[in-house]
Amino acid sequence: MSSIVERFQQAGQGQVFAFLSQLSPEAQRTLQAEAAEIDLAEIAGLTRSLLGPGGAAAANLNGLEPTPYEARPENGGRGASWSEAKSVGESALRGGRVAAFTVAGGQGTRLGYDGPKGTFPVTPLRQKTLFQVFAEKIRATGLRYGRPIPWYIMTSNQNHAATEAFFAEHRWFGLDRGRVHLFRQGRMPAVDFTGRILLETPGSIALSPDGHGGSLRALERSGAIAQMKADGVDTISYFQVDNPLVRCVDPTFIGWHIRGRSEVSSKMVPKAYAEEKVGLFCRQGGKTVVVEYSDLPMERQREIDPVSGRLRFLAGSIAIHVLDREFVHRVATGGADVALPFHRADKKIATVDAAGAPVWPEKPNGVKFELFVFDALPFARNPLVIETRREDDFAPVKNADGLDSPVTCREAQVAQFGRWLAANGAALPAGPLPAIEVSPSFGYDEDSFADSWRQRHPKPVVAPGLYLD
Ligand code: UD2
Repeated sequence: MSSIVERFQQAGQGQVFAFLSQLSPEAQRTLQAEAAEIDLAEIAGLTRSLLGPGGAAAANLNGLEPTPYEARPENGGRGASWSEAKSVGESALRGGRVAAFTVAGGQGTRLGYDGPKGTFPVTPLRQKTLFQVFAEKIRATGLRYGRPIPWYIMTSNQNHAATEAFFAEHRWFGLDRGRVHLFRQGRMPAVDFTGRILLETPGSIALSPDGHGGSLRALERSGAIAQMKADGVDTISYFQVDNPLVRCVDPTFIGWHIRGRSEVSSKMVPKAYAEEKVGLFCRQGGKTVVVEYSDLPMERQREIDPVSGRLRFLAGSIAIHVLDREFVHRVATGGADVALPFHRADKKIATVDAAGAPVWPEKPNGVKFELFVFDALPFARNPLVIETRREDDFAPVKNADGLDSPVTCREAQVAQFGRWLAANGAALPAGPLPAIEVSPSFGYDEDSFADSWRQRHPKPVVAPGLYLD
């Protein structure tokens, strides 16, 4: 018997190989390779800590306070500091110190779209995909600052091949192929409520992506961190695949981070309403933390600050961060004192019964383990929380309809294009804006748009179908 089977049996996980003798030699090898990805000691530890008594206990909310943050100039922040941050960030971009980083390993189940989420069409006219929008923004930013920006994209086993094929089919959207780096995140096995690893089929383990927090170890393991070091990149601009409005590489935000000697900086938006489903930046025990919306009781989320009259817990996380490269290396390699905690998610997990027949549970039958990137905040030196305007940075596509859907996302893009046009003197029609689009090569933020406008004098008529390129 191979040693991996013995190791699983000794760990009480022999069920993983229950059907081994019925598999072809190739299928046996595949199953063993999957098993080899699993850290049995990690699973045993998680079973004790997250599945044992108290494992499903509510999050620790002791001493939780709202976090201080850098307010934007129009909201009382110091204009001079914002300008200084911008020039620091711009010189980092001119120096080639910054990489863009997209986490795109999620499964996108809520959207009901079959394919990597980055291949979903989002723009109002041209139906550009999320990946194309990011690629064009990254390319345009590199051109503006005279240094191409490397782009790292984390995929998962489920979508890696399809993502790579998509980029190849679109010739890497005009980017230098050698500067676009795709790598897979790690996987974790699902377990039943007693910690036994579940099979998805007789020949495969129920494995799923290890959460966006897995990006830190995946950056290290894939060689991305070493490559950045060799290339002189020390600052990583992190964003999610579902948000086409994001400024992929924002000089001012990057400048705040560098000038504050921060190891992780995060963008916040004031929550639009108490029930909004975003994580909240808070302080706890002298550290900055993010508390997931589902963990903070609604009556606390509704508390009003008596001085400002606004929500007391106001600082919503939109999952945009700047990470220091050496910090990522330290967390990814640093052992227990900087280990991100796993979170437990009870799920319906397709599995097999004792005879190997498929089982589709109707209620949660097991647990998935996930890491969250914002759990790195308490380990970071001088974490900064920087305010941004929602309309400049955040319009995610998460649901097929309703909030955060393709429709709301298109509206936010059109509104942004309209604001840029109006700010440069274009006459907007009365009433709702028609479907218009600005290519990132014309403008991907206020400054780049205004520069193109000055240089090219476009004088457009703002009517349905207007496309500025
Ligand atoms: C996330 C945040 C929420 C808020 C919101 C903003 C968590 C737990 N919640 O909610 O507080 O900031 O975003 O949009 O983070 N991903 C991977 N690998 C994985 C899992 C996810 O790459 O294993 C990527 C995924 O492709 C996407 C991003 O992480 O780009 C967010 O994933 P999500 O859709 O699970 O997060 P969501 O919307 O619940």
